[in-house]
Amino acid sequence: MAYIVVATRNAHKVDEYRKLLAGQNVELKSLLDYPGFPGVEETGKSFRENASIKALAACRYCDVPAFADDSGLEVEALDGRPGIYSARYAATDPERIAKLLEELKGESNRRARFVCAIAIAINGEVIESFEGEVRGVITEAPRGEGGFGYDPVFQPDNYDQTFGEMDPELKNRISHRAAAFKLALNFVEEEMSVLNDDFDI
Ligand code: ITT
Repeated sequence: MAYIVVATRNAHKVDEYRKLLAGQNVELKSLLDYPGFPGVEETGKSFRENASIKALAACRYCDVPAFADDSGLEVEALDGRPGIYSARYAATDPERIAKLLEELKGESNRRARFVCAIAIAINGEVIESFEGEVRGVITEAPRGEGGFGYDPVFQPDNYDQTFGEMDPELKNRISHRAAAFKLALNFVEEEMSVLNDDFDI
């Protein structure tokens, strides 16, 4: 079977992509399967730039088609912060959430969106990138134990649960990651035959 590498060490992302790829004739690996991967600095100024940097580095290192996910939370009242710095906003998930709620204390505008950029790299080149989003609000306090990152404080529009409370399958249908992945999969299906024998190992 052909395989593709997702250029991440975030096990939650790997899990979500594994479910999104279910039914496709491809095996998913991640950088967790390549412990020697030296890592790469996310020096881009946008989600797409950082996704491209990560996809390219993984494709070159692993010598197979790769895609990367750069994602984060943009909060309206914070002029889009933490944005591409969502992972670097504080050291741990609970600290990131505490800092965000502190920054939004007394703020009535709780509007926010999750953004996910996916870049695909093949044969040592980035061929395309895609962006998906999901809009919603930041809750006053964390709710739910599921998911990762900012999930317990993000409530998507038209739902009364946070991503932390929601059935993970539902999150994985309506999320920024699902939206970007759908665009990427359409592109692969329509424009390329990357999942064919050429890339078998
Ligand atoms: P890789 O770079 O190895 O993929 P990372 O976790 O550092 O792992 P990013 O640089 O893309 O990934 O940072 C994304 C951060 O944005 C992530 O650590 C979370 O804090 C947040 N985030 C992204 N998607 C999320 C989601 O679905 N739910 C909750 N938080 C999310």
